[in-house]
Amino acid sequence: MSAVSLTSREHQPRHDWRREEVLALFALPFTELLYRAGTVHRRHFDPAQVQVSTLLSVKTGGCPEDCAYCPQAQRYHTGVEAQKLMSTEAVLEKARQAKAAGASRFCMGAAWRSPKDRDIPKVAEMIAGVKALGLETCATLGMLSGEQATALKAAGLDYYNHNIDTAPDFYGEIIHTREFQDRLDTLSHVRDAGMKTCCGGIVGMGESREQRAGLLQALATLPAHPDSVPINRLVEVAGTPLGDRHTSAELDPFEFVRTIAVARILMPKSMVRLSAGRESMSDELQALCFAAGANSIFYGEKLLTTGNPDTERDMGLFARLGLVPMPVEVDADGHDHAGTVHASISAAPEAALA
Ligand code: SAM
Ligand code: DTB
Ligand code: SF4
Repeated sequence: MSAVSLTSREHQPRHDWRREEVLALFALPFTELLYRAGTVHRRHFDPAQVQVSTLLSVKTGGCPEDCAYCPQAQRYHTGVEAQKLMSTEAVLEKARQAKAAGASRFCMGAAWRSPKDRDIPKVAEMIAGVKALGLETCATLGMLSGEQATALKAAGLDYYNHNIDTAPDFYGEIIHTREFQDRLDTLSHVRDAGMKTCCGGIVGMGESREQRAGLLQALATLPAHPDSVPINRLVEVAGTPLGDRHTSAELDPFEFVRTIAVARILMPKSMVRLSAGRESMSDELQALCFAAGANSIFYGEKLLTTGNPDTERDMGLFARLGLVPMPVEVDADGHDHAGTVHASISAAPEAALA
């Protein structure tokens, strides 16, 4: 493939990307890469629309895993206190607030290696309650067995978030308590249960460009492209191994934008989510990410344990850039939620432009 010409092969999603092809995209002149990503983006999406998700940590901290980036790992001293699973009513109250604030998808996160079977009915109750509010449901609970995935799907879970996090050849430097293959196994259980997958990774962990290309190649060569692809920029949290590095390894912002653009080209029909790390990004950097094909964000002042831009800033950014929240798709059962959400995000433009 020529790195600088738009080929007809790019019109259909491919699942056979080779590492050197991905690297050739990374190496394009910046404006050419953005042009190509923007062209692919417009083939499948309205570039003015951004999907809006809100996150809630339903079970915080105390995790037995050793992910070197994570403030919720029990073994690091990050100031995050371990908490029990929230009550369903408390979760539903947060979901109502998220809906009123304009989110269309509500993602529940738990700091588990994997849920215990006895946790599943409690989480299933939360999922059913959130779904009944007319929100799309997403959960990220760690590794799942096939039976657990089936039970969550039956409760009304639309999406399961399970990131591969980094390239297979860098994984062992970041996480030692599970294998890359464990992640692939869970993703396969999620797909087999009929749920949509949300799967991405983190950049800025000291990986090379080759390894960033490896992360995107691994995502784009899964048996099905993930429906959502969160691209997280590392949030450096003191107390974690990556937060306490002595050498500053901050990723060049243009390299971050390149990562978004290549994700868009490789997975043309997926929602590419500009995920963790937005709080410390300028509005201009975020605008470049949207121009590169990002079309989803987390909205609301907190991610799981770390900060996210406040909603006024995001409303203002949407208005200044002419972005609007993406309407919710029609459910498999034919129920269309469009128009029932987003009120407060779309009400903002005049105020933000003043
Ligand atoms: N425990 C479950 C798991 O690991 O799959 C679910 C929750 S875990 C916190 C979800 C994702 O958050 C991780 O896969 C990682 O991509 C992201 N994440 C965690 N800490 C982060 C950080 N400091 N910066 C950026 N992303 C982070
Ligand atoms: C994802 O890829 N990013 C979100 C969500 N999926 C669960 C989590 C980001 C977490 C950032 C660190 C924190 O807030 O604890
Ligand atoms: Fe645990 Fe998930 Fe954090 Fe890893 S990323 S330590 S599995 S909560």
